[in-house]
Amino acid sequence: MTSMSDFDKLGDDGSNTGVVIKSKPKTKKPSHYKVLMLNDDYTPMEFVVHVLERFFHKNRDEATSIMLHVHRRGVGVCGIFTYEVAETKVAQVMDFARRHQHPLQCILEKA
Ligand code: TYC
Repeated sequence: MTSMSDFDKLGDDGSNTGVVIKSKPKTKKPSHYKVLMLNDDYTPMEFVVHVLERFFHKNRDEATSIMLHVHRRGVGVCGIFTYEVAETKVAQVMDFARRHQHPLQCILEKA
């Protein structure tokens, strides 16, 4: 007696035309975070400009423009980074400000 092959039983005609199911990639794209600078009444403007040059690689004009934006509006973006880089920048700025006894505050916000 003739019997069906295993391919036939599975509805596969052996022509390699089956549905391709993509598996979910196991790696995630890194999420990005804004580093925000907050205004205060005591930190000298020149110190904020120096922080933006030193830790965010801004030139003098860019740093001055960001500092004045924060001074006038209360908050401004220093840059957008992966979480790991952003938290390192915040820690570096907070430590630098503390060592110079300025109340400058820097925070993370999901981009
Ligand atoms: N407001 C401060 C002053 O008048 C300057 C300043 C700007 C402080 C930006 C903090 O993130 C800041 N001396």
